[in-house]
Amino acid sequence: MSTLASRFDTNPILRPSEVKPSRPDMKIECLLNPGAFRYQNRIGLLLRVAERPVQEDGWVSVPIVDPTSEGGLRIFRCRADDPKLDFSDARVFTYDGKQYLTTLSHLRLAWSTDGRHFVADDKPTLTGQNALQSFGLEDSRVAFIDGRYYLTYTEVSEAGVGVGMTSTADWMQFHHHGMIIPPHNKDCALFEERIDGHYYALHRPSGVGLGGNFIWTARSPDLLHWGDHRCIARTRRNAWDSGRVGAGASPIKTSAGWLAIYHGADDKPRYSLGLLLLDLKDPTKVIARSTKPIMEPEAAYELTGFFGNVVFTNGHVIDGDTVTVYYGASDEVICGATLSIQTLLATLA
Ligand code: MAN
Repeated sequence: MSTLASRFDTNPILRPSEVKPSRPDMKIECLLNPGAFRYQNRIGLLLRVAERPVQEDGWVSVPIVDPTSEGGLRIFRCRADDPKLDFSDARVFTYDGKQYLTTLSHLRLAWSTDGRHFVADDKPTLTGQNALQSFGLEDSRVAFIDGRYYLTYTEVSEAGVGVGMTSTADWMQFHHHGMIIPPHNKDCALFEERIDGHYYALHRPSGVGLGGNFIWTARSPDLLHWGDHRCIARTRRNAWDSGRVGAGASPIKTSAGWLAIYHGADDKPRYSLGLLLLDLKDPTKVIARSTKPIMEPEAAYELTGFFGNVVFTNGHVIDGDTVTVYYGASDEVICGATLSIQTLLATLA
């Protein structure tokens, strides 16, 4: 195993069976990709919890947010041998030419006093509520800016995949800002301080035809309105990040520049992590980029699971030189690893 990342010996730190489903008729299939933050001497994770009804033999069923149905959910159900069904990816399927997700995700808090043992809340924290969220909320980043936590996450629906934002000061009262970046876009990580008076974000539009799944920067006067978009990192042919790239959590401020941990997938797809070093005064300038991954699927729980060969992060906490990365492994369980910021920077020299 590569030596840059020290995986917790207690990994996985949270599994689907350790969290309570949002309703008795639902089963949690996967815990994925948590946002991470500190609050009042505790470390919080904002988990992505992916559920579906307990599957019956010969049938496929998925929940869809629908405020007009009882309990706010309707169940899409079809026979598994229906010729209109294409079920080749564990995460998505098409039925009669229309795309669906196999699970519905919500966001849920889990808390820890030592950063290693987490207990998840019994109830969801944020769930899909409207037509732009009918296929759920996913992969929240948590940024702490001017005394408030800003949550940027993926809102999924038939209308596409876009970036939603919610803010909170106390993790009890939440203010919803709506969709701040329209489809197709995800992986939005906010910088935690202003640069030359502007807020900055990394984000990931998806090109159709021309372009691809590349990392972009944008800036904003108010965190709501984004402009001056620039493409700063593309996929690289025949490399570990040839298929898609996307930002992780908020870039880490170092004396050498903003250190951004990002995910890259190859064409299989196999998801690994790498680094971008961005200019402190102008984060649209890339100073350096990893040639090799800093972390790739190697442990058993990263190789097999709901969707195997995945290490994916959008949450970390910093303590001096140590970054503790929380990550989703195989789209099924939550894990942690520590890395040294100076050692990471040395890999870019
Ligand atoms: C991709 C994967 C899925 C996710 C959808 C929608 O297919 O990342 O896990 O549910 O996009 O965001």
